[in-house]
Amino acid sequence: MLTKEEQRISKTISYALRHKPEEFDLLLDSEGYTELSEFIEKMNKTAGLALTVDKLHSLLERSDKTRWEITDQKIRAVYGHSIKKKIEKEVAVPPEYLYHGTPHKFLDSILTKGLIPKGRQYVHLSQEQETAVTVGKRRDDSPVILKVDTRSAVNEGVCFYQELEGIWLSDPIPAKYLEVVTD
Ligand code: HQG
Repeated sequence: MLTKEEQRISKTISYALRHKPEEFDLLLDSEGYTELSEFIEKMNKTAGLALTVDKLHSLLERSDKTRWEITDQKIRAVYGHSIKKKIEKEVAVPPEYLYHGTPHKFLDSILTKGLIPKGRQYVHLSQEQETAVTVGKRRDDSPVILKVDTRSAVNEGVCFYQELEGIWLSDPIPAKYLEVVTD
């Protein structure tokens, strides 16, 4: 859920991207994308907003409506206001650290964009490092194991939900709370 002020900001963003890019000095490519850092700079200047990359991600994560999306350091409008229908889970306090096993080929992307649910509703995490290894081994013989600093993530508003014994679900986790386990 967004506050009234945040909703206003989100709507200003989609208005700029959908209808009036020129009014905000934005240049969109053929797919409707514009470069994220340039977008932030222009919006702050022309619309008097105080956007940052983190603030945009936070708006996206907490919004019920998808008005715009961020991919590969670019941003564009989303049409049709698809409303995310999530399986509602109860927020719980996770252990201090949780683990996620993933193939090497995803690591660069994860360390840039953070952990995202991709096709699922939530990010999947394990309480035990060993379980994360098993999950990662579905796709890579020697997977990368990421350790999630859940305290810091919770402090920034990331929600965690307890699934079955030892398995946790969460909202997207920014890369700054992830650490590659090396041992
Ligand atoms: C990766 C099984 C690029 C993520 C198991 C994972 C598990 C990113 C893959 C459960 C990314 C998604 C879940 C980013 C995350 N860039 N790749 N920014 N963020 N990824 O299968 O966690 O099949 O949807 O690391 O027991 O592997 O349901 O999730 O490799 O608990 O029975 O994107 O699935 O159970 O893959 O596995 P998945 P997962 P079930």
